[in-house]
Amino acid sequence: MAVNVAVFTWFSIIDEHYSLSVSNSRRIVILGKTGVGKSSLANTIFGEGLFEVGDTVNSETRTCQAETKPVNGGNITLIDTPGFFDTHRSEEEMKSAILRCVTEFAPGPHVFLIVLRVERFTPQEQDVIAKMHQYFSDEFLQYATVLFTHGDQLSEGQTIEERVGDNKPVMELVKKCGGRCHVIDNKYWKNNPQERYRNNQVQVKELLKTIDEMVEANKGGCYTNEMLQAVEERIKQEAQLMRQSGVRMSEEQINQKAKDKVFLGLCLGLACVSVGVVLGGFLVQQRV
Ligand SMILES: Nc1nc2c(ncn2[C@@H]2O[C@H](COP(=O)(O)OP(=O)(O)O)[C@@H](O)[C@H]2O)c(=O)[nH]1
Ligand SMILES: [Mg+2]
Repeated sequence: MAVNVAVFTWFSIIDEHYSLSVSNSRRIVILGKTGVGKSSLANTIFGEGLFEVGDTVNSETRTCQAETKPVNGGNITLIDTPGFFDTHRSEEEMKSAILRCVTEFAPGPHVFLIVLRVERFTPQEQDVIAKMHQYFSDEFLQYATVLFTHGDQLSEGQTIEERVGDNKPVMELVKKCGGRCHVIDNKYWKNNPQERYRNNQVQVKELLKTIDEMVEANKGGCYTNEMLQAVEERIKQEAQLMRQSGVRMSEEQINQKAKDKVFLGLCLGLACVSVGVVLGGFLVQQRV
C-alpha cells in the first residue's frame, strides 16, 4: 500500500509547461514497434549512421540510445528507443529500458515521433495503435508527430495524407496529433535529387519544420511531469556532487555518470512497480 501511495505521488502530473533555458535545443524521442525503422530514421535525420540498425531479431535495439548534433543553429538530441509496444518482451526488460529513456530525456521531450510503416496495417499493427491510444493522453499527443517509414510502398503519385485517409484508426491518431504526419523511406529515398516528394532530404526538412512549428505552438515547452522533473533534479545533484569531489572528467562524462547513477537508483526504487505504471507514469497525464 505504502508503495502505491509513493508511486502515485511520484507520478502525479503538473499542468505547467516546462520551458527550457536553451530554446533552440530539441529532445526528440522516437517511438514504435521493433522493425518499423526507428534507428534507421534517426540515421536519416542526422545523415550519418550513428544508430545501430537491426537486421536480425538479435541485433534489434535493446536499450535507449541518445545522440546530439547541431542542426540549423540549435542542438537536436535524438533518443532511439527499443520497441516499447512489442508483445514479445518481458516486463522487466521493458521497465529498465523505459527508465533508461527517462533518464536520457529528463526533464522531458519536446517531440515524440510515433513511427509506423506505410504498408503494414495488419491486426497486430491495429493492436499497437490501440495501445498507443491507451497510453497516450491527448495532452501527450500535443507533442507528437506521426512518421511513416517505407514510403516507397505508397502508390505512384500518392501522398501520405491520402494513404492515411484509407485507415480509420490511423487517421484518428494523426488527427489527435494535430494532423501532423510525414513520410520517408530509409532505404529507397536516399538519393532522389530529381524527386520533390520521394526524397528524404525534402521530407526531413519538412519534418523539422513541423517540429519547429509544434515547439513554437507549445511555447518552447517540453512534455513533462513531476517524475521527469524529479529525475532531472537528481541528475543535476549527482553531477554537482561529482564536481565538488574534484573528479577529473569532462562535463559530458560527469553528466553521463550522473545519469547512470540515477538510472540505477530508479531501477532499485521502482523494482516492485508494474510496467503499466512506469510507462503510464511518463506518458499519461494522470490526475490524483
Ligand atoms: N525498405 C525500407 N526498409 C527499411 C526502412 N526503414 C528501415 N528499414 C529496414 O528495416 C529493418 C529494421 O530497421 P531498424 O531501423 O533497425 O528498425 P527499428 O527496430 O525500429 O529500429 C532494417 O533492415 C532496415 O534496413 C524503410 O523506410 N524502407
Ligand atoms: Mg532500433
